[in-house]
Amino acid sequence: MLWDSLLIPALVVLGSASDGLARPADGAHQSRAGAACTDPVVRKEWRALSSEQQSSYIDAVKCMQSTPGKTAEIYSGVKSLYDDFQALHISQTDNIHWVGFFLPWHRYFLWLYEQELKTGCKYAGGVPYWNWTLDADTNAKFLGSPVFDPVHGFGGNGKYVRDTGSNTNRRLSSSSGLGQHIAMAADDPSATGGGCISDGPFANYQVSMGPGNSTKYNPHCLVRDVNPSFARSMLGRAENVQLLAQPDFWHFTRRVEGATLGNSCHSAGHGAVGGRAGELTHDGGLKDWDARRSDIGGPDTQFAYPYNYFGTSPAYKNVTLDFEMNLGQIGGMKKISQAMDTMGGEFCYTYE
Ligand SMILES: *[C@@H]1O[C@H](CO)[C@@H](O)[C@H](O)[C@H]1NC(C)=O
Ligand SMILES: *[C@@H]1O[C@H](CO)[C@@H](O)[C@H](O)[C@H]1NC(C)=O
Ligand SMILES: *[C@@H]1O[C@H](CO)[C@@H](O)[C@H](O)[C@H]1NC(C)=O
Ligand SMILES: [Cu+2]
Repeated sequence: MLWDSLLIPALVVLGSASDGLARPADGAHQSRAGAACTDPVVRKEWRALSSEQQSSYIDAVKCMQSTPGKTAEIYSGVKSLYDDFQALHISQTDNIHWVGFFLPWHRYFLWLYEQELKTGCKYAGGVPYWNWTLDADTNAKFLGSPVFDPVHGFGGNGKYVRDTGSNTNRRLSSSSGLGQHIAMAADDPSATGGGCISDGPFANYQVSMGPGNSTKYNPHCLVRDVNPSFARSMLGRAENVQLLAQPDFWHFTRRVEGATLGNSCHSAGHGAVGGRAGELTHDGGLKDWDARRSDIGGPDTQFAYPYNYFGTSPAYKNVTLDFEMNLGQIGGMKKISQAMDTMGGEFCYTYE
């Protein structure tokens, strides 16, 4: 799937699955790299940050967006450090969704992003996340989420644009076959925006790449199309409870991605913010720690069993912990086993 613009720039979205994902706080942990992770970076919910911390995160994102990127030789649209990550995601989009390594890949991606915030932009904290279950019970609450605050958040909705049937902003990607299948907020009467955002810290931000899978330079405004009914359908407490009740990783990730196309907290995360398909990244986990640190499952190939949404299932294998994930120029190849423990290997972070 082709997420072309990062609609909520760099906000980690755990949705509701977050309380299940954190590894237990059982003190210092010996990482596989040998160094003990004794002082993990703490990723906090947006509204748990002080307004100074919120500003410092937004400033760091803006710094990423105005510091020259490193991958422009490969992706001509890359102008900034921020674009490096958009290009990496675009280049991998058709491999990393509806597969068993969806969550581990995005976990690594986010960690690389967090590292660049620190090294490239001197950001001291962890990437914040959005517990959307706090906002998904009523339309008014969702529209009024602190995340969309123009002063202490990422800014609000796009200007309302009537869907005339040709508004490509309301489609995932008109150029992709998949875009025609997943309408997301397209033609949805409960869509509330659809145009360029007009307030907040990213009001004048120019997205460098897209639409679709293009990594050529094509500056355009950032669009949002907040859709509270989409949010209420899959981002609320009830879905959270269901997710955390899944018996193993495979059932969990399958529910996150959706048994049917477009019907999951993953797609609702995109669809509820809307516009030209946002990038909202999940992380996850369940059960007892000893069991789940090695629990993995799901196909290595997009839209294979059981996600054969289009009727035919390509040949596939189920992933194992040794499966190698492509994190591009920025991260190289990483095994799933390297992404199982947020306080092991290269990682040293936790959630609060
Ligand atoms: C998210 O919010 C819900 C309430 O809607 C709460 O039960 C849950 O613990 C929160 N998760 C985290 C990680 O804070
Ligand atoms: C980009 O999308 C187009 C249209 O769906 C497709 O034909 C093309 O193969 C894709 N390119 C890459 C690099 O994925
Ligand atoms: C992959 O795993 C699923 C769920 O355990 C199983 O039903 C399926 O047969 C496996 N497929 C292959 C090719 O091993
Ligand atoms: Cu993705």
